[in-house]
Amino acid sequence: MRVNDYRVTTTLSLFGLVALGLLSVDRSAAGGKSQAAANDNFARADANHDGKLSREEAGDYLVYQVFTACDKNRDGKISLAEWLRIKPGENAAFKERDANDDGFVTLAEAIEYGRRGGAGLTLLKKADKNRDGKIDRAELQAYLAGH
Ligand SMILES: [Ca+2]
Ligand SMILES: [Ca+2]
Ligand SMILES: [Ca+2]
Repeated sequence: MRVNDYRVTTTLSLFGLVALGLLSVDRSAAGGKSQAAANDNFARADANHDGKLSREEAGDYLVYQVFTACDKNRDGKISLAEWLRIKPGENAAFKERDANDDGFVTLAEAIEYGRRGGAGLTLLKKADKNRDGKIDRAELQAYLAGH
């Protein structure tokens, strides 16, 4: 767990807010792929809370998106079965992410894997319409709407 104690703390505090009913996005989003879910992961990825995603934060956002989609039982880790339901046949990709080879991909493992890849930069290039080097919510939603 050397990856990101700060981020884990942030995530936990968000869950706390959900529990308190201050944020209801997660529950309401569970049904369809809604903007609420996208916004939730945007907030989770926006580590410095400036309302925009930097390249690194954009990468984390993608990890959260995958994680949210895969972790059906919400236990904070992805089993191979959960992974294959979303990514059929991609056993090798699962093993690449499962750094300690225990058969589960934790959020920390997923984020660490994501940071080694260039997905954040790719998303930034595609979504950053005003070329300020960051993705704001409007840019993200415009990008998602086009896909
Ligand atoms: Ca940010
Ligand atoms: Ca693991
Ligand atoms: Ca921008």
